[in-house]
Amino acid sequence: MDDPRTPDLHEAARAILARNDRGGYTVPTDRLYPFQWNWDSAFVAMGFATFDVDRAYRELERLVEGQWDDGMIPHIVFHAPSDTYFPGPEVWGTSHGVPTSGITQPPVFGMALKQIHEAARVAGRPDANDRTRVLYRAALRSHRWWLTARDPEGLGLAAILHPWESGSDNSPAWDEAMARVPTTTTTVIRRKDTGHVDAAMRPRDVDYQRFIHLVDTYRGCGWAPARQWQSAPFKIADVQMTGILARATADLADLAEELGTEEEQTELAALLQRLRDGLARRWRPDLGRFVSLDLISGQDITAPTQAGFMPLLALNLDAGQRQAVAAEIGRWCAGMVVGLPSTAPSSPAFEPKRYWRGPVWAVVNWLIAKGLRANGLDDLARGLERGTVAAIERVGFCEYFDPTTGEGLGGDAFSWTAASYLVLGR
Ligand code: 2M8
Repeated sequence: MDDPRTPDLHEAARAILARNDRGGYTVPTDRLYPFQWNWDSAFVAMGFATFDVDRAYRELERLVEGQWDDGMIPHIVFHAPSDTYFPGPEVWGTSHGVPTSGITQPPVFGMALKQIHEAARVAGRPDANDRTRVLYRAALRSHRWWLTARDPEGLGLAAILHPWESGSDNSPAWDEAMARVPTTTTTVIRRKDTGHVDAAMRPRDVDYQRFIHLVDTYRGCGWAPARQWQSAPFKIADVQMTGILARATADLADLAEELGTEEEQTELAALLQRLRDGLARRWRPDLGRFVSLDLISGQDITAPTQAGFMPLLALNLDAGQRQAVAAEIGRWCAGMVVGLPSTAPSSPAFEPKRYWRGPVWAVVNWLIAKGLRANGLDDLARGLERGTVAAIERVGFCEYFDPTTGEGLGGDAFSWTAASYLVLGR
């Protein structure tokens, strides 16, 4: 049931999802992001699952319309044309039936599927097993793609070849690696984002030149995973991606017990172990967090970003690690109006209003709180969740928040913020 204190905001959250519905799939927000985005849709599906299980399934079903034959679920599915976003399908030049981008995004899908399946069971839906099974098979194929395409060297870590894959597009974590990427492009860059929101909140032009250089490079590889792996000028084994992939693998393993074969159960257990081992090696006790690995320079990426806490989604920390993580998160949140900043405020790279370089993101808090709770850090988890709900209640369903002032930033009437409210504000 709705929280009696704020029934209108629950209604408002549902109204945003309805308003951003384009026919079974939900755009992140009107105009700024006019297509279906991969991890946005997984969060949105969990939001729908709190009140409309059928629509929750639909969200994921529409996303897998974009799944490639090799198993990859693309980061954008261009179901219908729009001229308010760059880069559109013509820049990607992929060859899937429904036009899609050529890269992927964090596989929250498996987590969402488990949650929807549970909601469907609770609701006593007779179609639960059949609908879940189809999506489970799609998720399994995508996890196999992750393993072969993005961990060919068996590190137990999922690599990204483009910052957009991480979902944290201009994070300071990518600064050093992106500085090596040329700014030349064969595609003419026609940014649309800065026509919708203040340029000071968005990535810079030079970031876009590098983003598009990478797109040009991979399009030139015909989007073939092995060729991309060979020619990638940006290749990072990302602990955020791996933490999410591992959590989603654990959730798929649970579903496999009910809906999969014994071989699949064994396969998923082995994948989960491989990812957990890979993540465990990325812990840095002196930093109190996990670090990504730059596969081109061979160096640790020590920039303090939210990614360092995502492995909690899939690991059982020991007492020393738990204490170190709690202390580190405490330092990041000290003096902030809203936590958790996506970059530590003590870092020279911290910019409280610029996109993934400092602002607070509701879905990040959602995931990190889940990881904290799985590790017995319940008070900290509750604090993050309540802080997120309170931030939304103060300024509305904006894309992200300035941690130093609580101001709402970026796009408004934002789908994943509405979904976060429905799930965290229950
Ligand atoms: C942002 O990314 C897109 C590219 O994928 C963009 O800026 O054009 C990120 O915040 C990403 O995490 C998110 O999925 C997407 C849609 O909300 O917007």
